Amino acid sequence: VRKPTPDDKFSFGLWTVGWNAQDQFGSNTRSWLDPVEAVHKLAELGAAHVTFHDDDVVPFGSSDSERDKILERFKGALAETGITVEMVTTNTFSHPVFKDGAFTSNDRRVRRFGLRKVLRNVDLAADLGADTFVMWGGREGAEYDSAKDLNAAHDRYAEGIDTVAAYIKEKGYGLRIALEPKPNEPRGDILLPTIGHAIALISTLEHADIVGLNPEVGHEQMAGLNFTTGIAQALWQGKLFHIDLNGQRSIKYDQDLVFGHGDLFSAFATVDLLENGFPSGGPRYDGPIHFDYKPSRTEDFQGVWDSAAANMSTYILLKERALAFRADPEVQEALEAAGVLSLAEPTLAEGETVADLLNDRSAFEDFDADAVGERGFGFVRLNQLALEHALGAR
Ligand code: 3MF
Ligand code: MG
Ligand code: MG
Ligand code: MG
Repeated sequence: VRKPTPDDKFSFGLWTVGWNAQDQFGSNTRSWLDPVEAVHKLAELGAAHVTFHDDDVVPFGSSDSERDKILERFKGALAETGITVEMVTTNTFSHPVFKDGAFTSNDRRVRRFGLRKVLRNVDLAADLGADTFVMWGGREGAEYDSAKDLNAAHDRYAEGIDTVAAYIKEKGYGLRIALEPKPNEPRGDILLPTIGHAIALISTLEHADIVGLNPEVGHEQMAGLNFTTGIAQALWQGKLFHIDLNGQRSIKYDQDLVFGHGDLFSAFATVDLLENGFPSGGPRYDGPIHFDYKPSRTEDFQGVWDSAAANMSTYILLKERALAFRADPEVQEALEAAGVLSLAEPTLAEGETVADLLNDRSAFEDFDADAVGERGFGFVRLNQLALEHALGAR
């Protein structure tokens, strides 16, 4: 596999390689990783960017002067390596104060504190030249249906997002907000559980123009959904602002495996969409290729760096195969035969009215549904071609 370069636009959350592997049932198996070391190591491996939560770099509760000192040192590592910060996010889920959420906590004091914490890091994101500000509302939810006024909760969620968006505009920052949906964990049920739910809420916002999504592979798969279909809709709606790539094996706890170590064939389809776009054209994703995974608890630091490299290798391999898939004349022919390319043709002809359609006897009265119903689409042959390309057999 070729080595990644900054042109690949690979990006890593500092909380990924920095995870000390403490879980629900056991203590940490790795020690604290200095973010400065992480930046150097990721640069060596060929990444272009890092992303982080405020608390990944500056411990919660640090004084202003401590914060400045830590950030100064961190910026030094960025300058030395050429790594840039493309996205910043805020941790509104770890501290006990956020146990019932931040923007949607039943306690108004917590909502105001949460907003202040977010706004403070919007300033930092702008200062570091990030393009995207991600908001994952991991604690915005409940375990019990009686615990929340869900009408008010959606009001407060929208109020919080609009307040942050208005602040970004007022300050003239070149930032866009990306919401990250997740169905559950750590809350029993989380608000904005899927891509579709989040898009629907965004459509109600005053500042919807600068609010989009940061969908994560595993999160959609935890809801039993097809990730590629989800990001396709986000793209279609102009809302795919950022992405969290990783691996997940079916509906269970959030595994955060290396990209491709979950549903590999689905990962192939995702890379195919990201790199080749839609078969007949349409909106394209051109943001960073961002990984949000966790080096498994079984790994030592060698395993941490091996797994970071594995995400990038998998992506590069799938990209090569996805390009070959689309370039294969046999695939082009199979796409044609399957009608994939004719779906781009509008159902009504240009200028045709509903009245015209109603008057078109060939569309209904004279239409032989039984005969047309006999058509085979050849999707299985097409899928097998995809699989053979994914496996490198063609
Ligand atoms: C949790 C996540 C989060 C978000 C992050 C914002 C800790 O399942 O995926 O990672 O990605 O908070 O980017
Ligand atoms: Mg996640
Ligand atoms: Mg995950
Ligand atoms: Mg994520």
